[in-house]
Formats: sequence, C-alpha cells, structure tokens
Amino acid sequence: MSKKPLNDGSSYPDLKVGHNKHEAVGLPGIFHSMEPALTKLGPARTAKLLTSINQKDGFDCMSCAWPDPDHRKALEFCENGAKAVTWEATPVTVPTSFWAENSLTSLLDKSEYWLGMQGRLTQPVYKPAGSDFYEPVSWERAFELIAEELNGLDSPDRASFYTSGRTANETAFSYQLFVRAFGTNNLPDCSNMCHESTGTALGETIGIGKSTIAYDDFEHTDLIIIMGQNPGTNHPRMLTALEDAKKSGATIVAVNPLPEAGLFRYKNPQTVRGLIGHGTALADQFLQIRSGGDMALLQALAKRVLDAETAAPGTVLDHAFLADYTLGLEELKAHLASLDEADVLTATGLSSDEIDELAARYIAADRTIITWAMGLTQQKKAVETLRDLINLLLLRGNIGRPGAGASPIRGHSNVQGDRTMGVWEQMSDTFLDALGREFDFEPPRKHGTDALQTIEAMQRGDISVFFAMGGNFVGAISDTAAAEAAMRGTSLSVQVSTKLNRSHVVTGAAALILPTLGRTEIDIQESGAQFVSVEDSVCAVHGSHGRIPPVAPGILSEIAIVSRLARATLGEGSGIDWAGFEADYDVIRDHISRVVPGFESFNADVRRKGGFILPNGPRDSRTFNTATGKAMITVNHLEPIVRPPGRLILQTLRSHDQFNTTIYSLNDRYRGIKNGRDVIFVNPDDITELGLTDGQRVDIYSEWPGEPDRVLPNYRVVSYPTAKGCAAAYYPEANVLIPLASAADRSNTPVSKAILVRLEPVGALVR
Ligand SMILES: Nc1nc2c(c(=O)[nH]1)N[C@H]1C(S)=C(S)[C@@H](COP(=O)(O)OP(=O)(O)OC[C@H]3O[C@@H](n4cnc5c(=O)[nH]c(N)nc54)[C@H](O)[C@@H]3O)O[C@H]1N2
Ligand SMILES: Nc1nc2c(c(=O)[nH]1)N[C@H]1C(S)=C(S)[C@@H](COP(=O)(O)OP(=O)(O)OC[C@H]3O[C@@H](n4cnc5c(=O)[nH]c(N)nc54)[C@H](O)[C@@H]3O)O[C@H]1N2
Ligand SMILES: [Mo]
Repeated sequence: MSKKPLNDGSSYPDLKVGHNKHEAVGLPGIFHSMEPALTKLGPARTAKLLTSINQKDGFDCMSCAWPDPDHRKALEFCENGAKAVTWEATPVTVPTSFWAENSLTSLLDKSEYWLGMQGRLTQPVYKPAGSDFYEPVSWERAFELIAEELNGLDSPDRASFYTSGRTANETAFSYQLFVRAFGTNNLPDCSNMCHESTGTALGETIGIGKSTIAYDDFEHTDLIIIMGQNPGTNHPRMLTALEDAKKSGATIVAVNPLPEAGLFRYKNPQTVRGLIGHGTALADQFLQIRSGGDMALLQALAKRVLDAETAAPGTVLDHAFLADYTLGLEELKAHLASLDEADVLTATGLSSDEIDELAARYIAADRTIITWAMGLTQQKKAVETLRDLINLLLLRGNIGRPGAGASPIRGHSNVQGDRTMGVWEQMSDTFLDALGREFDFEPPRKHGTDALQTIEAMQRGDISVFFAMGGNFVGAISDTAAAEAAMRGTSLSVQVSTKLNRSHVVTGAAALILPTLGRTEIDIQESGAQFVSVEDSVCAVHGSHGRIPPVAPGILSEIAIVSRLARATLGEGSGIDWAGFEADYDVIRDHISRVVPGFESFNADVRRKGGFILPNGPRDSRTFNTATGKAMITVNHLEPIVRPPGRLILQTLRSHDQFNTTIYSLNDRYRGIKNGRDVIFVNPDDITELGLTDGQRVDIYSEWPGEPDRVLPNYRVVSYPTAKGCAAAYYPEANVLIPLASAADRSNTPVSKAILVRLEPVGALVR
C-alpha cells in the first residue's frame, strides 16, 4: 500500500538539522510569539488580542486546556497560544475566485501548511456529486441539502457526527441534542484519538475520567512526575506552574523517551530572571524510558512500595485510606510478587538503580502528583498502564488530598467540556434520561460509533453521511489511505470550519464547507453580544468572550449553524426552541443547568469573574463513583512490546510549530529542525547497528500481520538522543504508517506512539 506522504511533499530542499535544546522559552520564545501577530495583524488588533487571551473578561486560548491561575498576569499566554490566536485572527480570507480556480484534484497535492495559509473561510460552498469544484451556495440551500440527505437515510445510524475539541460547551450541548433528537448516538470525537484511554481507566478505577487536582495543588506538592508529555511545546504555561512548584520545594521527575526541552530548564519570559538569566532548572530526575515501557515501570514502582512496607511495616502504605476507600490491595500484592525484574528492565530500558531512585523519591514524598498526556494514552496497553498509574497513587493515599492526585493534561481547549456536555457515543443512561426529560423525547440508547468505528462503518457502507463540527478527521485519524478511501465512499461530507484542511479536499461524493466564527471574534445575535464557556483540564468552567470583529460579514456562529441545521432537518415542530437557542445563548445554559450535574446555576456562576469549579468526587470528598463505590486497585498483565531484530518503535508527535494537523511553520526549534518535516529521529547507536548514517534518506515501512507494508518514503535520518530502539516522526504525515487495526485495548485509541517500523535506504530493494 505505497503512499506518497500527504502533507508537505516528500522533500524539503531547505531542510536544516541543528542540535536539540535543553531549555524552553525565554527571549526567543517571546520574539517568536509576537512576530506572526505583528506582521499580519497590525499593532492595534494585536494588542487587543494578546491582552484578552485567558483574561477573566477575555476569550479562552484555543491552544490547549491548561488551566488559568487565579491571579492572572497581564499577558496570560505562551508562544504557542499566540500562534494559535494569530492563526485564527488573520485578516487574510479565501477569495470567492479560489473555488473556481482550484479543483479538488489540484488541491490533493497541497500540504496542510499550504491549505491553512489560504486564510479564513467566509462563505458556504458546495461540491455537487460528480463535480471536481466547490461553488458558493446560500446558507438556506446548504441546510436544505444536508436535511434532504439526512432525512433520506433509512436509519439515523447511517450518519456520523464528529466533534473536535475546540467546540464550546453551549455548542456541544446543542449539537449532541440535535444528533440525538435526529436519532443516533454516532458522536465520535477527537478524544477517541486522544485521552480516551484516560477516561476508560479512570472511570472504572476512581469513578470519574478527569483530573483529581485543582490548579493550586501544584503549589502544595512534594513530587511531580511528568509522564509521556511535552509541556514545553504543548502546554507551555504549565512550565510556570512547575517553576512555582519548584520554588515551593517540589521535586520534578520526567519520564520520556526524548529529552524534551521544557522538561529540563525554563526561562520564564514574564520574569526578569527568565528574560536575562539562566531560568529555573526543572527536572531533578529524567528516566529515558523505552516507548511503551511505562506499564512495566509503574508496576516496578508499586512493587518497590509494597516491598518497602514489608521491610518497615506501617510506614509506607496509607493503611487508613486503603482500608476505608479502596478494594483490591491483596490481589495486587499477589500479582506483583511474581513481577520479573528482568522483564521490567527490558521493557523500560532503564536500570534497577534508576527505578529505585524514583521509588525512593515517591516513598519520601508526602504528596505526589502524576501528570500525563499522549505518551501514555496512545499505546496498545494504555488503559492498563493508566490503571497501574492509579494503583501507584492509591497505595500512598495520593488522591483526594491537597497537593496530590492524578492529572491527565488535556489537549484541545474544550475537549473535556464537550464530554461533560454529552458529546460521546456512549453517554450514560442517567444523562440520556435527564436529556429526554428536559426536551420531552426518547433519546436513542444504542451506543454509537467512535472515531475508528466510524471509518470501519464507512468501509462496510454502513455510514454514508459524515458531519464534522470542526477538526480535520481524515488528517488526524490513523491509516490515512484507508481513512481517505472510506470517506470517499460516503454520499455527503460536511465540515464546519474556520480554515481549509485535508478534510475539505478528501470528501464524500457531495460535500459542503460551512464557515464559522472563531473564538476570538465578537458574536452578535438577536439578544445582543453572546459569550460561550469552556472547561479546562482541572474542571474549572469559565466564559469566553470574543473581542475582535468577525473577519467577514455573513459567517455564522457554530450555535447558529446547529440551530438552523436542526430546524431544517427536524422541522419547526420538533418541540425544541432552536431559534431561541440561536437568539440568546443563556437559553441553552438554562437547559444545561437542568440536565448536567454541577451546572445548576450555570448562568449566574459563569458570570462570576474566573467562573466556577465543577464537583469532583475523588478530589472533594474521596467519593468514588465506581461499580463498588470504592476506588479500585487493579491487576494488570504486562505485555511488553516485542521488538524484532532490525526494527524500531516509532512514535508520532508534534513539532514546536504546529497545532495538531495545523502547521504554523516548517521549524521545530527545540529539536533543532528548520525548513522541513520529513525527518525521523533515531538513536545514534541504532543508526550504526542498522548500517545507516546520520543524514541518509530512508523509506519507513510499518508492518502489520496479514497486510501489505505501509510506507512513508524518503525521510532523512536525524541522529538524536532518543531512547535506544525508539524513533520519532511528525504527526500527521506519519499517520499513513498506523494500521487501522492498531488500537488500544478497550479505549480503541489509535496506537500513535508505538509503530513497529524498519528503515530501508532510499532505492533499496524492498522485501
Ligand atoms: N502547541 C501545541 N499545543 C498543543 C497541541 C499541539 O499540537 N500544539 N495539541 C494539543 C493536543 S490535542 C494534545 S492531546 C496535547 C498533546 O500533548 P503531548 O502529549 O505532550 O503531545 P505529543 O507531541 O504527542 O507528545 C507526546 C510526548 O510523549 C512522549 N512519549 C512518547 N512515547 C512515550 C512512551 O511510551 N512513554 C513515555 N513516558 N513518553 C512517551 C514523547 O516523547 C513526547 O514528549 O497538546 C495540546 N496542545
Ligand atoms: N499519528 C498521530 N495522530 C494523532 C495524534 C498523534 O499524536 N499522532 N494526536 C491525536 C489527537 S491527541 C487529537 S486531539 C486529534 C486532533 O484531531 P482534530 O481535532 O480533528 O484536528 P485539528 O488539527 O485540531 O483540527 C484543525 C481544524 O479545525 C478547524 N477549526 C479550528 N478552529 C475552529 C473553530 O473554532 N471552530 C470550528 N468549527 N473549526 C475550527 C480548522 O478548520 C482546522 O483546520 O488528532 C489525533 N491524531
Ligand atoms: Mo488531543
């Protein structure tokens, strides 16, 4: 299944490879963050934008779900937040002539970078079946076309409604209501490809799939373990919280196959010391783990904790907590008694001493926080790994106490809120009952399709209409060739978007693009200027107010789009006041207050400066809403990745200058890459063992039993200090290598962080 890389062509003539960096931000960071704004937006719009980001009366930055401190600084944003904001707020728009000048076939050769650079979408466009061109269409006609198609299906389950995590609470709630009133639970979302493993593991062990800490806990902790996360690039404002924690005496440990810049040293651009000094050293210990080795590490740590307790009874475990709040300790003890240290060392690539050192730190710390992101969730054994992570925390009572807890760091800025609002293919009956009562209808109960299942259903011909509230589904999901073929088999695909991406080019037989307002923009409806709300990684909900005029007239807000689509599809007599939703978002919030727990006085609470914090059983009162009512200590069976000779474990990750499938520039400053993305980072010893050389061009093959090899051709080998046996390349280009069938057990998240690959010199004979 040979395939050309999709995004930026297979060669970048100006590619330059330098050295990786050990410190994050500082002067270069601030300079890089200001430059795009100043050149494109002009100083006045820039100032208005940058002083509104994450302020209590401003808008929520869309670059990540990192929480806001209670005491905001005048500029509460990071380099990458500034890039995200200026990318959206650009005054450049896609001209009407674009649609007649560019056939879809010609756009197939364009990169994500090029597509995004065309500017903001301003008018609805329609590609009729059989045509190779989009053409402008009125909003009314666009909604009619979708409604006709949806109402012509022989079952509502033949349509699937995707959500990307930028969608605000009010939109998400209206959207899932429309989808369920239409009659299906087919609500896949980006979370299926992201933190789904977290939701699955935490839901069954502690009763809630969310963080158990509040922002302030970072200031009251003794030990922070950062696993499988690159905060310097993906959550840069977290570095400030880590710096503060460090100043309050906390120890920081990083577990990662890569020595990521932000994990070692941080030069805070908001302090004089950060601007001109050496900044703050962050990690006290770095464990350079092999990809997929975390489960073995977590079990080895738990075993050392149990052994320490046996050696000094009554001094290590939190017996009172374990007795009152948990089940399963004895089973875990029995299971770990047979843990083989040799297996642990092979799986992790670490030494016993390194693991001993971390175990000693954990036992010495009164309060520990563990944070994690995609390095843990996008693994075959991700759910089990996270269950083991919870085990480790439970053993010492590190949940439901100040300065301690489990902290998944979310990606998209409202991905967590979208779930709270019901965007999930398997919402609980409690939620569906409340929704049905509020709107007087019977929501469908059969679980819907998640992201991968949506592609599989398309392949079988079971799903023929695809609707996306934001995002870039075919660009983001694994197995690009298979996903694109599946999408092409649908009869209609619809994208609600701010900017062009691959999902506008690879479509169903007919396709629509509906342009929408971004979060930076003022949203005026019948009752006046509206605002929306979002929930961050630590369950804080707050308002987001657009601050600049819309980039062009005639663009609808996401809520207006849902409302009009619902009226066109369900008819005016659906019993739901869709027009009222659009006219005044308070009406939606009133409904939410009667359906979603924690939002009882939503309209009042969201108007308080700084918003409000949602209830959280484990954090607030050590209440564990599991099947047993207790926190569950679980037994998980190790299944380390077996690496055949001559193969590497490839992870796919983000460069410093991208937001998911949006590429801001072709540079990755912290990793020393300039003007290109076709690079594979390989450990120098592996380069030698494989008989390759630094700088050589290779084709990357991934292997999957019973299927032809997938290939990403002509990549430059970059000698890089990654863990031995591991390699890294950029997402989304490397998605072509991930088989659709390669998914995490039970959460069904694509295994984006552990792909078995072999490298063949370009032009070599392929077996
Ligand atoms: N600027 C910017 N910000 C973003 C995003 C963006 O693209 N750009 N994306 C947003 C989204 S949606 C998300 S989900 C988050 C993603 O945030 P991250 O999860 O930080 O993103 P990745 O680039 O996927 O990096 C994964 C990290 O895990 C490490 N890793 C890989 N495999 C393993 C492993 O087996 N074990 C361990 N311990 N570590 C491993 C990698 O080396 C890397 O440091 O960021 C959000 N914020
Ligand atoms: N190989 C590999 N694959 C991965 C990952 C990985 O690490 N490796 N990470 C996974 C993860 S963590 C995630 S979250 C997914 C991301 O998957 P998605 O969320 O689907 O992808 P994005 O690239 O974030 O979507 C970007 C598009 O959203 C649209 N957009 C931006 N702002 C708005 C807005 O305000 N409203 C609307 N309606 N549209 C808007 C723009 O058109 C833009 O092109 O990718 C996953 N895929
Ligand atoms: Mo994500």
